[in-house]
Amino acid sequence: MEEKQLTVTSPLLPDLDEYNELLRDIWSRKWITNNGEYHCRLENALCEYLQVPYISLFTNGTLPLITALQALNIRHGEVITTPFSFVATTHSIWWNGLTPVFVDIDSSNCGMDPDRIEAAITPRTVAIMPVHCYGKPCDTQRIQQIADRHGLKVIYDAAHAFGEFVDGASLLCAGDISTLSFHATKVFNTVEGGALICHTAEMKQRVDYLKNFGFEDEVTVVGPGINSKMDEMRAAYGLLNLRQVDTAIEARHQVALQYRAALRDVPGIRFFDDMPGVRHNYSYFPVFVNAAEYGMTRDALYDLLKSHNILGRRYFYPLISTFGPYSDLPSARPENLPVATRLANEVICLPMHHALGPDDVQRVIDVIIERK
Ligand code: T4K
Repeated sequence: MEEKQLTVTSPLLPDLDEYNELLRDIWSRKWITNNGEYHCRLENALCEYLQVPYISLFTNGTLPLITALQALNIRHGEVITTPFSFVATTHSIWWNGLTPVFVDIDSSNCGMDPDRIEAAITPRTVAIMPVHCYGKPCDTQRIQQIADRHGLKVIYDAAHAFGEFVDGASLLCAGDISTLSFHATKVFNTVEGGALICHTAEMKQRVDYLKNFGFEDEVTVVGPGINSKMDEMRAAYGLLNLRQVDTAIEARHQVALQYRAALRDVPGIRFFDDMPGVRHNYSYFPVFVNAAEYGMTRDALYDLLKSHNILGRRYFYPLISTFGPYSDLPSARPENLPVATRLANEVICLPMHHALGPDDVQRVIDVIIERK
């Protein structure tokens, strides 16, 4: 009999009866999008849960990135960013007519190496767009110091960093703006969805205008806006998921502990431990395969897992800098990105989600240890 398929993730779903109740309420209100009751409730609930001053909900996690650059009036120049992310990070820069400049990453957290950021600054640099990759916090203090020294804006793609705190402070408060993804594959999901976090009421207002075509009122358009409003069905779904997200994060934590305990002494397999002072969300469990030490390449292990019906994912391979639109940029040269290039060739994200049981996790571990 074929063993149960284990996927890299599985969506956190609200209780269907509870969701139906909220849907009935939405049906009776007949207000289904455009800043409705559930939209407002979810914004308030998220501000409280995430400990952030202002949040604006979006239809996905890509549009808040695109909108962030518009909201900060960044229209020309270069944005320093990472090649080791989901392609949406760089696309958001490109869609604004800006030039992405890739810098290498630090292998300790897969975030941008601050020394490389500083070295990549030119008179055309206008902003920095780092990613808290896999939810590993970037060195936000050093990045801010660099930005302040050079008068640059910082937009964090925090798509993986839902609910993370560093020394008691929300990681989402770093920089000028942070953005989240609430895609089905994320720790907290609204099916599709996303959010933008900012520091002032004025900025939130501007963002809310921009995500609603730029309308300030029925007759005034303040900027070239877009339509990126979250609807009531997804906001209600999000409210229910928010109630169970802590339990889901704890279940993920247990999965991480089991992987770490079993894989710590396997030669050639490296993974991340928790960072001191950080409340992690365990959104991904990447392992890095050193083929010479492990005795098998990353791709061979990926295929072996697949043959056991275990579908890990090679996030983030290939590097964004190798994709068609970006590969001709001077900063995309592999010699400029040695660490990112190596890690992209070593990484597999193992199954990691709230619904995995100890036996499921053991199945993955057994294949990695036995190599057959
Ligand atoms: N910035 C960063 C750093 C990001 O990682 C992302 C998105 C974004 C920005 C943009 O945010 P969004 O605009 O997407 O909100 C997935 C997601 O589509 C994407 O949201 C995510 N990052 C990226 C890392 O992964 P795929 O193409 O790998 O997903 P897919 O459809 O292959 O799903 C992976 C596995 O998840 C499946 O094998 C099984 C499971 N799954 C997936 C879905 C959709 C389910 O069990 N049920 C489902 O409904 O991109």
